[in-house]
Amino acid sequence: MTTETGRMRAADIGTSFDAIVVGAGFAGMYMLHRLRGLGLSVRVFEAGSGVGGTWYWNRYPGARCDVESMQYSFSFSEELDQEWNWSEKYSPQPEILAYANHIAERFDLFRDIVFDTRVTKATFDEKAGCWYIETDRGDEVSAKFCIMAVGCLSAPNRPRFGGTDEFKGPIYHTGEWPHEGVDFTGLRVGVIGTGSSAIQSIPIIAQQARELTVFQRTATWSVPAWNEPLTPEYLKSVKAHYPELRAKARARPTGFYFPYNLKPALQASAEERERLYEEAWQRGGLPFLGTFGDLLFEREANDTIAEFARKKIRGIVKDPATADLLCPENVFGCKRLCVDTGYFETYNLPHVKLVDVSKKPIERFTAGGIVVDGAEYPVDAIVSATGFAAMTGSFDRIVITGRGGLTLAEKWRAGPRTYLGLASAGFPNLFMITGPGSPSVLASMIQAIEQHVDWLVDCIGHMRDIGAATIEARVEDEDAWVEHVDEVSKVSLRSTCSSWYLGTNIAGRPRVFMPYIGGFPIYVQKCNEVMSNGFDGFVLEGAAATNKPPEVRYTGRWRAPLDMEVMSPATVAARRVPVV
Ligand code: N01
Repeated sequence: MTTETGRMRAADIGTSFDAIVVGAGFAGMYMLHRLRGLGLSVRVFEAGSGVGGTWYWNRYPGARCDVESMQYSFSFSEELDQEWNWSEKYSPQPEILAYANHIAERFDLFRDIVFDTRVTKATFDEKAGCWYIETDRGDEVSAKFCIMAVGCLSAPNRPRFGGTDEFKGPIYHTGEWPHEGVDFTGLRVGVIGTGSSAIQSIPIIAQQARELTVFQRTATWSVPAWNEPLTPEYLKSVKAHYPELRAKARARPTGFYFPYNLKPALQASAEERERLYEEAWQRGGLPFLGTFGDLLFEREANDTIAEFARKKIRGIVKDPATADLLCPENVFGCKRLCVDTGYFETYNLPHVKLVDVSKKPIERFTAGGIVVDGAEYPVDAIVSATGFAAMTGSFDRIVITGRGGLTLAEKWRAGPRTYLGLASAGFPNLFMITGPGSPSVLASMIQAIEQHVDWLVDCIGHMRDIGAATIEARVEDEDAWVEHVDEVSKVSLRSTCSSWYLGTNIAGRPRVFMPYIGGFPIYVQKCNEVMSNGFDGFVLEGAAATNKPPEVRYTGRWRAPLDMEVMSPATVAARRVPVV
């Protein structure tokens, strides 16, 4: 069989591994590295032709990280921290992909990863106590453990617009961008969507295109990145204190470190609010939301930051009607906050137009355009920046069958059900990295990945130590966790609007707040307790009765005391759970 890269290989029939890992993004790579450390035989299947996951697929113009690079990186190896040099405050996608490849080479990961291969089925054999895995390349292999490292934002959302087949030009999705790049010079381009991917790509596309028309369903909150090159002095100063910085980050509700003011906005005078918002705006980026402690909990407090940001938009965008359209009405930071470079400024260019599709949606595509409210907007190419079937979409693409023939898709029909976002009852020995019900996308993703992998590897190590055949989440504990995730989400204003956090960016999906919003350190503490109590909430089968406490192999660095200084005022309301 020929693949995208032209590589030929015979299907693997019948090989048995200790563990199969699905996906070779940061999660899959680190899992492979750690499982090897336990001496396990591991096979990683990856749909793409290379490592990097999100950073392999999302190659749209302007793609870059919006967590500072010095923190958006692995922390498990001090040598790695010291040897790798980021060039910019927010690194561009090619550099992050180069980092992923560096990891794969440095830790000799390539030899256990099979590329160009999508896992299609995972079926649990109750008698044998193992997973059978099938792929689109004809592989049929088995493993004791199946680990889903499939990513939270990796199943593209492609809304079905009428006339799609009629359209004569190319249609690109930001999440599956052509590797050779796209040159829009001289073309009329239509961009659908105004989320993070659109916000990053629109200013660059506008530099090339003859005409750019942006179709906006919901206006977006965005804060300037003020991206800049990192000087050798800065790199040196961070590296000199990397372990402390990493430890501080782990104690933060978001899993990354930034200045955070706990004072409620409503207790500050109007002048103080204005001054602090202005200072934070000038620093830029996601920390803008940390200007006051109640911004995501009190609508009145949120109104103050929203009004400040609206004034900024009106100050940048010259045409008042366009500025009005660009000013969001919803809660500031309710959807994932965007971080931009010149996004609002782009609308001052004479060849850039904004079309409101909030009340009158896109009707259809024609051979050469997009029709809204009876008017045709001519375009030569379409960029669909329409996001992802978040959190569960990547699981839906695989038929995962557990005990009694129940599929995960059926079990999750009314919303995902997991214990700690790590496992789901009825699916023994199936693990998820940053699954729904864990902080995942509300924390710095790489920290969230590392914490999950370290915990899972200590779990698998313990199972080997005591001779356990299977581990499975107990239904009652899973139910309690699902209820807790839901209850805590209600404390935050983030649960009040339509967003991919809730699955409501796509019609027909159940409205469930999927990531755990209680804060990274509280979540980590819960995981630590579960492990210390002999994997409380899980059923371990097949082991002789033993009181052997789990050995802490890798989770030690996550066992830091909670830093109550960073807990938000909502802690009390959320049963002492910090919410950000
Ligand atoms: O996707 P999105 P994204 N007609 O879902 C619109 C991460 N990320 O790829 O808001 C018209 O945010 C939709 O409208 P609405 C980051 O976590 C990180 O941009 O649903 N419009 C929205 O405007 C981010 O949050 C970086 O009303 C339609 C847009 O398409 C997440 O990935 C960079 C539509 C989709 O926005 C997803 O971001 C990029 C329709 N039928 C992404 N359907 C970093 O910087 C959808 N839309 C690290």
